[in-house]
Amino acid sequence: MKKVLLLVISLNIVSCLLAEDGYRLWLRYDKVDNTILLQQYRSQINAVIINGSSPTIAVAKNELFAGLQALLDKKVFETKEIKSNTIVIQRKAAGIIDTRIVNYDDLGQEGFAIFTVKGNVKNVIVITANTDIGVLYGVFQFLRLLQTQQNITELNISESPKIKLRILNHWDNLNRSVERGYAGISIWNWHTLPGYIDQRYIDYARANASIGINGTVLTNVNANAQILTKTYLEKMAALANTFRPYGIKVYLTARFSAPVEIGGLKTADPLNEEVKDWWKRKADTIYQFIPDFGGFLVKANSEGQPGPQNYQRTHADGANMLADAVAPHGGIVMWRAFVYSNETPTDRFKQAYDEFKPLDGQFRKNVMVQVKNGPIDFQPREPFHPLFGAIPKTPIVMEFQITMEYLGQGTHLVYEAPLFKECLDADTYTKGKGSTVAKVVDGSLDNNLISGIAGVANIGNERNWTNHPFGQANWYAFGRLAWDHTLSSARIADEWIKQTFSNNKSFVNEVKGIMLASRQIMVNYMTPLGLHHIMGTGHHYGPAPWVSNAGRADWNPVYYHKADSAGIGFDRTVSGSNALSQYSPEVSAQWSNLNNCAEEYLLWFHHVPWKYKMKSGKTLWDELCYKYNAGVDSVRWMQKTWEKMKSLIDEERFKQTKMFLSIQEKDAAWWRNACLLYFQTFSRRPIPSNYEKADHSLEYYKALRFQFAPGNGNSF
Ligand code: GCW
Repeated sequence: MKKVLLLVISLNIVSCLLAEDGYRLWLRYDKVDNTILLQQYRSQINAVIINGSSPTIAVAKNELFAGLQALLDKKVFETKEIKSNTIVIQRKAAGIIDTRIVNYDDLGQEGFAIFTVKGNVKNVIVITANTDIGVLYGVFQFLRLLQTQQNITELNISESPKIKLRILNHWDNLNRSVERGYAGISIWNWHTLPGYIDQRYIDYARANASIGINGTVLTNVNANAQILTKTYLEKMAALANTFRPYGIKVYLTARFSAPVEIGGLKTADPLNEEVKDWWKRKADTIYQFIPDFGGFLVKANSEGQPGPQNYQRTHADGANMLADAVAPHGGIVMWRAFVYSNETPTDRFKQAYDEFKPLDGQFRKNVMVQVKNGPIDFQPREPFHPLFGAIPKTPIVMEFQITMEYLGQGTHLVYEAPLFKECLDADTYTKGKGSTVAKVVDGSLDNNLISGIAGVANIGNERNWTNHPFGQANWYAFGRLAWDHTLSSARIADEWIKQTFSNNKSFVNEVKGIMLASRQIMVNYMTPLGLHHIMGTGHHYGPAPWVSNAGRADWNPVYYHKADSAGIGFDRTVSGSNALSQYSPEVSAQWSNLNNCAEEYLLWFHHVPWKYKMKSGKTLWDELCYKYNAGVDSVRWMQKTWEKMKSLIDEERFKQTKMFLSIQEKDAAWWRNACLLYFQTFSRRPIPSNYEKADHSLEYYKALRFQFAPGNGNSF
């Protein structure tokens, strides 16, 4: 009896330990479940030769052994001799295999090659690079091949990243709240740092290195000067030490008024000698703590943050002063272009361009301007930001938002790769046809020496990191696209699903179908036809197109949709704000004519009559009704498809996703009902009777309040 009980208890413990809680992300390394392939892999891989002993090679070795042994479910030996069925890790000219067939010049500082050696030994695979970090990236790529069940018989892979700085931006505060964070509190436990290194920090570094992310801004752009004090620098240094073997540099946000707040100076004027000197000394101190510190990210004169304009100086004055402080140490400054002023009557769409275009050429070489993908603010769909291509002398860091502030937050399934790709693939025409945003960002269009891309992280201390199991896909997709923006959304989804869930063909295909459709589905039930920024005030959760009393005009939904009895939409043509003039003539021509403007951008650029005839033959009003309803129907389709997956994956993540999809379905219907009832007060047209009726009145939706919605301000 006792024995049975013990057995039951221990089985329970085992199943608890094996529970798919999502912590392992896409690095699960579960035993290959295809028996034929497993046999093949097992016979092809017996031993590993490791050349090198740096901390980076040490982590590459650990990862490789852990990965291989788990995936193949067998012991893999370390050896020194070349025999058949061996994997060899070696840097250029540092090992025992002749790697002259590799073109190391093409690999650069971070690329790698993986190839099968030809000759009398069988199945010898070499993972090689110019640098140790290149080797680590190669190891992760090799493990990805096994996890996605690829043939490894004749390998000949050579890769290098297209963009140099691939960075996560954490909007994490010192009290561990996360601005726009929907996955718990910050993973940085400032209280127990520097003494306690949570295993999560190491797993964070592994996950990032596996997708090529090489930098992290630890703190919120709405910055706190305290992070620059020694107490915090010690903590930052502990994180930097943990991340270093994984090739990840640490960056911090700099509060522009820090010289006053923590330095005791009377001013933070960037042209003041004392101020310049303060920042130089501060930079020297930071580099004592973190010798390879990446540099500063700055939000200045934006949404109440201090900046050079407080002293009648320009953004260039401010950025250059900080750039001079970090330059002797090889640091950079990423200066955000997300600026707009309530006092300026100009369309908010235009303000960043107006501010930064004239400054092109005035920045130091180590300054990059960080630009959000669209001109307003991470909306479900935005046209690309007009600054891309417009400041050729200034390298631009692309800023995407991985966390889904305006996309249903932590509860909706929205795969963002198609959103990222839509922007990267857009043609700016600034140097003729083919001048894509991607080419601006990777520096190839204007021959920039540095290039960068940043993603506002969706990571928190939830056990599965991102709250929604599919949030992990967006972290993954950001990293993969930062590495290679030519990868397709489908390919990235395919890789992610196989590593995260299963290689089962029908699971992969069905779930990929859901993921690829999910972004457009979300656009349909939230902001179809080019509507934007009609979310609830402050927390941005749910619909509130009626709001007209926000703190400032350009925070009000009514500012953006401009619905009236004549029609709906923001006229940004010559007859309106003329924001279109900020684009190349070819781009502006695409959108300026109401009759041939792509309908997905229609209300971004035109105030359109309710009775306007759309391509479908429907009136604008009927089309709007159709889109909102299609959005809701498609979420129901996602639910049905997911239901069919039940037997193909673990119960935990099946259930979590199912529950989230049901929240998403309710939210989608709420969006549709609230928006259509509200817009109907202007259109005065009926909602076609074949559609589902709203379950509440407009007054009901207007009265909903979400006082404690997460991610809003400094509150938990
Ligand atoms: O999207 C808006 C957010 C703010 C954010 C700001 C920014 C960090 O609502 O929470 O502040 O953009 O990007 O600076």
